[in-house]
Amino acid sequence: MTNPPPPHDSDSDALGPADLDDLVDSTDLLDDPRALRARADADGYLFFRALLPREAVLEVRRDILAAVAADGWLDDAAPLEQGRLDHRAIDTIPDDELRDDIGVSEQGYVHIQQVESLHRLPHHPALLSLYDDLIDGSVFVHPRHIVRAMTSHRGLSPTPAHQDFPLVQGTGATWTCWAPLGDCPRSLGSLAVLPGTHRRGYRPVIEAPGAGHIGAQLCDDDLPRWHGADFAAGDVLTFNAYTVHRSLPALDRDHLRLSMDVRYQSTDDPIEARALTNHADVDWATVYQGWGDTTFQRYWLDADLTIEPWDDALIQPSRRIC
Ligand SMILES: O=C(O)CCC(=O)C(=O)O
Repeated sequence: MTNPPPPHDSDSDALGPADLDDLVDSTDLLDDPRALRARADADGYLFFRALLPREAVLEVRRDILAAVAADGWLDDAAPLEQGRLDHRAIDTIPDDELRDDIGVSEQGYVHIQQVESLHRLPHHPALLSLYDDLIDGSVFVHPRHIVRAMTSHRGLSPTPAHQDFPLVQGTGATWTCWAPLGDCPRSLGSLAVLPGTHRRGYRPVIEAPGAGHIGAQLCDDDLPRWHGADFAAGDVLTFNAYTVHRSLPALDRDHLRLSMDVRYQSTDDPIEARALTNHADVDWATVYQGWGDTTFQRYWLDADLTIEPWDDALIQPSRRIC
């Protein structure tokens, strides 16, 4: 009997812009929930051009860039909206203060999380309507929104090929919404997905550098082609918790790659306790300082949720699946 080939090391798999097929645009299915679900079941992802109004996304971009600029990491000779980095300032962030899943320092990330418009956008009617079609039962928006403000800091690697399930837990029926906060071509390190990889369910993890520090085992029968895009502000990529995804290497080292990732699930399914906490690891009162509107503050207290504890075993490297 021959030994099965080892799982691919998801980090050493070089993946350049030319190795990608285009994400399939499902905008034409938005009025057809049955077809939308069929495609989501088949591919494990859906992509939409201009699902969100560009101006709503750019408002969040401006608000976050103002916070990043206040921390001194942007080149103030360039217009704010460009997000042009001040390399010298970025390089002064000590490695042990950098959040390598985010791209900036711990304290800088608190300032980003305090941006009020960031916590409003995930509740946009276009997103709620999409997830209403995709999810059985009432849609619950996790408040733990993640912002990637990926800089050129020496301590950063592209996000490795991984599944969200071991990091988000709760239910495999969770969907992630990945939306660039501004135009985000492949050269800025946008996101790519591996279609169909959700079908195998949870994959035991391998260690990997980059956000999350875990990778998914990729097998020879996984589809060999990644799907990606040059994203514009307003585009949305959504994928199932088991769909393998990664970021592309950032070839443009001069600009911030700004994006958000947000999770949606049914109130009928269990949710992991950390999903209700803030991603900057500060309490909500700190996040809400200076907000003008309370609509999206602590809204989950009104939801009837089944809250489960974190299971550390899901992020421990263990057996091989291929
Ligand atoms: O934006 C990234 O680099 C990572 C995003 C991600 O892993 C996610 O959306 O689950």
